[in-house]
Amino acid sequence: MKSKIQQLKDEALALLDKITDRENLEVLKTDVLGRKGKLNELMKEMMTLADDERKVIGQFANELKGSIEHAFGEKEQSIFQQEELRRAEDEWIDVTAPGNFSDAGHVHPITQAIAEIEETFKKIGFTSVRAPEIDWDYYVFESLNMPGDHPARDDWETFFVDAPEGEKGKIVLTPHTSNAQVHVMESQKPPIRVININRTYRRQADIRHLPMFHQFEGLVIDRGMTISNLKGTIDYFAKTYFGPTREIRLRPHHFRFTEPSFEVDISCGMCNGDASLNCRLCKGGWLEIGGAGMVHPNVLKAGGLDPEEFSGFAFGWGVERTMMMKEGMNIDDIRVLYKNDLRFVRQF
Ligand code: FA5
Repeated sequence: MKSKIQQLKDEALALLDKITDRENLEVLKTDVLGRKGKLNELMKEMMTLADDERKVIGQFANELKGSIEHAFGEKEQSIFQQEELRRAEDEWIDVTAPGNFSDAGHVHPITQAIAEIEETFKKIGFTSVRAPEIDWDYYVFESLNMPGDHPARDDWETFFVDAPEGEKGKIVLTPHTSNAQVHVMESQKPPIRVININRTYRRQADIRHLPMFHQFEGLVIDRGMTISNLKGTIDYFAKTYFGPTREIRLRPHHFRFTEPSFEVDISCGMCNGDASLNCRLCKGGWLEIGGAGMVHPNVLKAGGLDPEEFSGFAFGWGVERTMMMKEGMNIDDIRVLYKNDLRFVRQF
């Protein structure tokens, strides 16, 4: 019996010696030390021995059991350490290596232009306002000295909303940002110095026209405002936004809501305003940038202001066209701005 137990121990330790992983260790452990394992089988056999003999053999068997368990414990510990070392090797990371940054993208070039335009006017004391983008006919046309059926309204090629008329007329998708003028006069008292940048809509689409575009509208009202103030403001904007060498000029024009009215041109950045160079971008050294003028007395009255006391000026330009006039832009079709082509957008 003693030699059987000794043999079991020797065999178990020999097998244990060869084991290198947890799974096989568990199998051997169950086989030797488990409830139905070999050692327990021997223990059961011991029950048939005489009392004296069983006492001696029992003690021997218990000692061996202890040393087998101890050997298994040590093996378990060594396998655990090996596994830890392997994992440390496999999962090693260099915490000092530079990380992988995902491409965060950037705002659309038109959003950048809007921020830049807003910032430029802020520097000379303009505050931003946001007139409605969908508005009543009254603010878009009527209060701007364009009574119903006036032919000047046709210039704005407006989208009308198919909805019942209200007290202030039809609902329209604003075709220009000039609707801000009377809204602002109704909510603020002079001195007024605001900029309204918003989406605008017209029934137009070709290489120079978008059905949805942005305009920025400046409005200044105070006592004693003159064309010099208008010109100085526009000149400041041109030099700050486009560069210090750019010049502006005012050409007489007609808008119903300003008197006198102007079309504003900026000297071309490509030929530096030199008409003799026959520049392919401009024709004659100048690029048209937008409309401007002194606020019409009827518009001041619509806004509740006395034209004898107050005067002011306004200007309204397209953000897309203005941005396209920046040096080096080379955008020959305005529609590319909204094509969602990342190859284009990523250049900005
Ligand atoms: C107006 O909209 C006047 N409200 C401007 C104004 C404001 C005059 C204040 C006087 C005082 P106009 O229709 O010319 O004017 O448009 C102004 C600018 O908007 C144009 O010069 C152009 O830059 C831009 N624009 C007009 N239509 C489109 C379009 N379909 N797509 C892109 N830009 C456009």
